Amino acid sequence: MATSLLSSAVSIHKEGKSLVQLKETTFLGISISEHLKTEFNPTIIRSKREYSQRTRSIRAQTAVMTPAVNRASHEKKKTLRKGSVVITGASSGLGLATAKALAETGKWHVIMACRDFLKAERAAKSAGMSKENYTIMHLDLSSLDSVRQFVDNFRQSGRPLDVLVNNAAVYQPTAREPAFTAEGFELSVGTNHLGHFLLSRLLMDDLNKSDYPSKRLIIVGSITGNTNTLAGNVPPKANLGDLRGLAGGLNELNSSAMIDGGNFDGAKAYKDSKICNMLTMQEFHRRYHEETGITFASLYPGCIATTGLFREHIPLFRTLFPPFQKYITKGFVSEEESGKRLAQVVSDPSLTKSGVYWSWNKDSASFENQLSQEASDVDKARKVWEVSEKLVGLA
Ligand code: NDP
Ligand code: PMR
Repeated sequence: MATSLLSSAVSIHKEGKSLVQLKETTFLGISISEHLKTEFNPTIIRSKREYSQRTRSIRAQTAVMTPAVNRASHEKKKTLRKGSVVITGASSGLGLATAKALAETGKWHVIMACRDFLKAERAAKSAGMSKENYTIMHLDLSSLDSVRQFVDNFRQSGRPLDVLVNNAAVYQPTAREPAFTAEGFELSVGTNHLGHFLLSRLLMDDLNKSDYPSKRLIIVGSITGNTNTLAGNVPPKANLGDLRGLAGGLNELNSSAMIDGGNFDGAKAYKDSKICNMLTMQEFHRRYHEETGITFASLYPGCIATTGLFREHIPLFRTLFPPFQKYITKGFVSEEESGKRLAQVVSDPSLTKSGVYWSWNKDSASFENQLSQEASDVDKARKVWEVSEKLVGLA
């Protein structure tokens, strides 16, 4: 029955370019209209082989121009020590799978930045991670004091910072009323965006000091924040509007709890937070890439329909969502596969391009994807940055 409900909802045709069409129907109370059609242009897909050929030729040109001594010391550094990567929210789902994938290579020490120490320890243990490959440090992104405390503790640990992965997130699709962070920001945007924004800004100095061959700052994005996709057109759609709610502090005192100033909607707040994540990555790129050489990247790892992200969704959704994604949209990926994808963005030498939003095709090859108009709006990115720095006390 479930399958017939789902298959009556969507039909997917492949005729050269693929066209995904929706019939008027509802999925778990959500109404989708015929006008929701996305045309998927294969020309924007660049195969991994093609991409790495291009980057190889760029690197080959650079290598010719690099003096031999520098190159030798650069190579030497590469083999000197393990990379040191901080992953927020590494106690479950994508973060845990990425921590495991990196730890298993023996080339990375993973700092699992988690709000629940015991949960993280149990998760690392049951994932089979060996103790010398990870450290757990406390971080609660829904408290800016905790973010600052984490940065102090991290510095005291004396470890270098080579890669920062902003992965943690909360999703509250069934909440009727907003919940708030310690400082009184709506919880989804406060945690997923503002907590990470402060963390990243504070840790820029540390990343900059790293002598690792490829330093990276990664912010996990998502398809559902991108309205140039079918998934991004499922209501409620992400939309930051003119940022009046964000500017007012998202606290329902001076302003709405929503970025655009509208009525509270937990699912929309999550999608809005993902737009902020993708805009922030690009703004970092524009402000710092040239000066620091740091690679800034975002990604959509695929639909990991089994993770804890959906813990607050209704039970029927949690039952139907994985088979729907597996058999109907075919967007499903396992936690293990998603972890390999994010691990590539952390460490693959062919994914050093900055300012990029990575996705993977059905053969699991990475390609540089296009963001929606709003998620790539330069002016909005600058405004989100400026308002956010006021809210977190940096301006
Ligand atoms: P999970 O719920 O499994 O993982 C989220 C992690 O974030 C958990 O470790 C959770 O900690 C942590 N977290 C939540 N709140 C806080 C906080 N206040 N402070 C510190 N850590 C916190 O979900 P996913 O693995 O699915 O999500 C990971 C990322 O992937 C998110 O950025 C999400 O937006 C993104 N994503 C997920 C997709 C999916 O289909 N699942 C698709 C596209 C993107 P705890 O274990 O203590 O709850
Ligand atoms: Mg979606 C190609 C189609 C596709 C993909 C890749 C996703 C991913 N979803 C797709 C289509 C649809 N979804 C369609 C046609 C429907 C209506 C039947 C639909 C519904 C739906 C719901 C109710 N989808 C959802 C939800 C959620 O609550 C999830 C969400 O929005 O979380 C924010 C979700 C998701 N769909 C995805 C992905 C990746 C998600 C989850 C999470 C995320 O962005 O992090």
